[in-house]
Amino acid sequence: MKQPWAVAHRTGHIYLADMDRNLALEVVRVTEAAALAAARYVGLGDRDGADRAATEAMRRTFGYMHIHGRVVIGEGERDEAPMLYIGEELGDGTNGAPEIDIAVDPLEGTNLCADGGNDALAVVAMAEEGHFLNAPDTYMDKIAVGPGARGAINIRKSATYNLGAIAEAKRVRVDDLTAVILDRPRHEALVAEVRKAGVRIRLISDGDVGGAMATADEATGIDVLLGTGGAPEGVLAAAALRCMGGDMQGVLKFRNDDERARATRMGITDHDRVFAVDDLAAGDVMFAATGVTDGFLMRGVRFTRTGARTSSIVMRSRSGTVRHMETSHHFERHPVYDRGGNPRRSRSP
Ligand code: VTB
Repeated sequence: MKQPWAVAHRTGHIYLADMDRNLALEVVRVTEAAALAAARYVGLGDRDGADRAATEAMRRTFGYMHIHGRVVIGEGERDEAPMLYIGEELGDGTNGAPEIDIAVDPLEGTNLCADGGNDALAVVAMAEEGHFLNAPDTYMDKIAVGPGARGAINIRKSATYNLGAIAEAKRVRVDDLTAVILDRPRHEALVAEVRKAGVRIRLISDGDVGGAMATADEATGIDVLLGTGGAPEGVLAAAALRCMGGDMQGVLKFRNDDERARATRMGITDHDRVFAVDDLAAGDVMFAATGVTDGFLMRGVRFTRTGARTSSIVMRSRSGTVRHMETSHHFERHPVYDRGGNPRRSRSP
């Protein structure tokens, strides 16, 4: 069979699989810009302002990238989101630019940012065209683990079963495990079951992308993410876990017929399907995230006398390389954006 990129060469397009450079190393500028913009709002109680600032900064910096990108996971449908809506084209799009599908969450955890809570992130994932699940904005039941428990999980089975299987795969005792669960009334029974199994819990108020990623880094002490969160966030988490060698499964959860109809429109026919990690994010995947506030894997933005410092993670599935990037931003040489989105240079020190 003819490879898509062989065809693409004739039409002037390059696909991700044919590229030898790591685009994520460029896209980290985009997550840094979004995180820097959102960080101006930490703790101010203005979730909409924070989200808008992150989205605008992300949208603007994408414009400098040499890609022909299309948003598949974004801020919403075109009629409800002015920027980074599903279907929006991103990048300079010039001839020869690679065709890329993009999943974004300019500010994962808007409440976390507004309240100054932990693990607000700016996130971007990229894949070849058609390789991300076009997830409707519904809920998804999720289980996510790191490399040590890959292949051990089964979302059709109980939490108790899965915790046992994870402990066995990791060769630890069940009561050595720690789970991350979103603090929601809907998780009352789940939390009770996990506690009964003797597993410790980190309840988080928001941010299950960060929670899922935490399972794949031993230093966090987190072994598993359990429970129901947003489906688009599930795709972003899957992209990260593909790069980190982790595992994940998800099942869509609908609240009403309208949401079911939306899923059908987006091409999902089997509404009860278990999506494996590579059904959610297939093929070569690249991922970048920057911390807005301190989190499991990254520190938040720290403003300094001359600019700011950011912590990011940059990775791709093909090589499995995970880069932790600490960046010093110098506002006197490079303009930053204030709360209103206006370019401004910091006072000279
Ligand atoms: C999670 C979490 C997000 O939505 O996906 C959650 O990761 C699920 O929705 O940060 P509910 O808040 O309705 O429970 C967020 O909290 C917000 O997008």
